[in-house]
Amino acid sequence: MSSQELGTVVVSGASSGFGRCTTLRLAEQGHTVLAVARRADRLAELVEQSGAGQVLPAVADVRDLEALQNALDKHLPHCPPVVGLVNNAGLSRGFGPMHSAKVDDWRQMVDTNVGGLLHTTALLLPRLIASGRGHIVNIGSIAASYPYTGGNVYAATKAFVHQLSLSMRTDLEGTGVRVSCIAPGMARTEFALVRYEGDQDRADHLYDGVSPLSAEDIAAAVLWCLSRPPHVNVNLIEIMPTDQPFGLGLTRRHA
Ligand code: NDP
Ligand code: 8X3
Repeated sequence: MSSQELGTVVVSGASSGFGRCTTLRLAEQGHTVLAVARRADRLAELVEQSGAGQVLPAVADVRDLEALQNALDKHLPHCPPVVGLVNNAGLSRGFGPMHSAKVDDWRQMVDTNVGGLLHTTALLLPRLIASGRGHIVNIGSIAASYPYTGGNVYAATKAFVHQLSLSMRTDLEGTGVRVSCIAPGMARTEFALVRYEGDQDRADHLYDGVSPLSAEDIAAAVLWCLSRPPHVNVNLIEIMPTDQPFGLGLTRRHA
């Protein structure tokens, strides 16, 4: 999908981090971006910065299929064909070994990272197929492949995303719809703040002496996947900070 082939791209988790940055870059290129998230005030700010295209707010919790459908249906009849879906909404809640974790945190991660992704996909696949040039980009994680203590259920939800991306490819054979998966390592967004349940100090200290990825790094990877010519399907991109050789094993620099 190049900027010459403008259409509608749905981005979930658009209110922060990777999703926000991806939304802004796509709108700059002239696409119509349907921005999905729960925080209406954040989406309203994005609408103000639409660039050459436009950002349309779809305020919904991806875990709630009916609410999601209503939020999308408000805009979709008036939008250009849906040519992209960036399944990015997700989170990690809590960060301890399984024996000290909360079942509610597990439920929220499974319902969002797995259930939410399935909801957006189910609602948009018919339109992606109908456009004849649809492309799904799923945001996985290096946690799917490199285990670290405390990653457990979060990592497993991301392994689901990786495997489903490959399965989507086979199911969508012949439709022209492409599927890519991007697996980032540690990136500075609101992710750590959510993982550490609002503990800003702990979230900030995660980056002591390391240079994490930025939201721009991941948005650039999403846009690169989307802009390959139609005969090229990027299956998987794994991106880590130079300072993160695997999992959460970090090479910390001390003065
Ligand atoms: P942020 O916390 O900055 O952004 C997460 C986004 O997901 C927010 O826009 C949030 O919006 C949205 N979201 C969360 N739950 C829901 C929900 N139930 N319904 C709708 N939207 C929801 O984190 P990142 O940008 O870092 O994370 C984006 C994706 O990247 C996630 O899937 C994450 O697992 C993955 N990832 C992150 C890495 C990192 O180190 N940062 C590394 C690897 C992968 P709102 O709260 O307004 O609903
Ligand atoms: C999160 C990746 O390495 O920060 O998806 O745990 S990491």
